[in-house]
Amino acid sequence: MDINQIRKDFPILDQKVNGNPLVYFDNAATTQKPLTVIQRISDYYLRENSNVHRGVHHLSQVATEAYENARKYVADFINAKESKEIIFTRGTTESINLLATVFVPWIHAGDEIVVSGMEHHSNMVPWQQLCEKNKARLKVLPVALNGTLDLDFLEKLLTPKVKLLAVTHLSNVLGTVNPVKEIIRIAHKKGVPVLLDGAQGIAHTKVDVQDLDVDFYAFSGHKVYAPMGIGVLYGRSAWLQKLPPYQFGGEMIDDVSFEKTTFSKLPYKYEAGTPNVAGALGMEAALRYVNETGWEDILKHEDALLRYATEKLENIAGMRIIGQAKDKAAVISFLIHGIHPFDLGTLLDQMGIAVRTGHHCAQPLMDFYCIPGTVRASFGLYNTKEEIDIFAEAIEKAVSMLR
Ligand code: 7TS
Repeated sequence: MDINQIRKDFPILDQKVNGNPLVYFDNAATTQKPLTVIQRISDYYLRENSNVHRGVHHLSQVATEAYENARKYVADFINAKESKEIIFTRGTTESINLLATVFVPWIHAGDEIVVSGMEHHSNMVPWQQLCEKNKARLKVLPVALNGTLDLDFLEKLLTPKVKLLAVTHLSNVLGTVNPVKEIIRIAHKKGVPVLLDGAQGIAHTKVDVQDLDVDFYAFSGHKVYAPMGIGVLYGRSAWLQKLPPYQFGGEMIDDVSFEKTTFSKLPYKYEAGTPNVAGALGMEAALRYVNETGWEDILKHEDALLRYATEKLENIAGMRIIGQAKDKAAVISFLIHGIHPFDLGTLLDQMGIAVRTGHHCAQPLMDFYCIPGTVRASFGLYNTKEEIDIFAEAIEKAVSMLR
């Protein structure tokens, strides 16, 4: 992988922030977009823009074909059996809320839903609200101190009352890559369907929904070099067929009268209203970009960055890395003894380094570790070891200023 060449595809990286070259280590929040993605969106609005699935005219047909080709590309990218199992949404949060909404009739008083203790609020609050509404119970698979999940405990949690297991593929705080294939096997043995929150998993693992045998997989385009405002809910077609529609309106209907409405087939049943066509095309361009760059090479590169950064950070006095799982991806959260993460993040920004500080939308996980938050560096395919050197030096400098 030629990183210098890759960095030319991301002109945003070539700028100074507070007088220093930008070091962008906030990829878990959102990734930067390569020129091919920006160009694809621009081309769409320059030459193809039209509403989809509703016109006989030329542009509408061009836009519809491009939109459906994007769906097919996404399906192939995660190895879905059929492209109708790909529902376009605004992102992970909407995908999970969609599922929590259509699950309402499936959850009865006394039923249970299981989440893990390392969930992003997006994969906890919707289930908590559904449980409150339907008088069901939310149960939590605990996290061990090293940032892993206890699978023996999972077996015990999965009683006959459990109607869904919702768990993250990859923690946005700890970097832990959960053993999701094994988790799904255990859940299915007990007849429990599984939703994986793939917001981070899509960016740092090779996702194969058929190999995982997962029932639902939610992700956002913007975590994997695609635009914001486009995401996916993958659902096994047998599930999507039996669940009710999400929103009602145009596009999702088959036949409408004042007496009765019948609904479209998959995937349109779940895509009411005008979709984000440019976003879907941008997502296809982003996934093409990572495929053409080479997924294996990207993952190897990110792993090398993670190892290098871990080694460097471990040498800093007072360092505490939160999340020590063996199977970990390009996310590293830490605290330095006696220093508030916000103060450290602010000084790093002054040195041109973009990291995220705070609870990372995982307050229960922060409570578990009894910490207010962390500083988090997260890497993407364009980051370099030289940037990690700058980062480590900047931390030392910031610490000396704050002590
Ligand atoms: N789930 C996980 C594991 C995430 O990391 C995020 C976003 C979401 C769900 C929600 O994704 P969205 O695209 O719908 O917002 N995580 C982060 C983060 O770690 N920092 O900023 C956003």
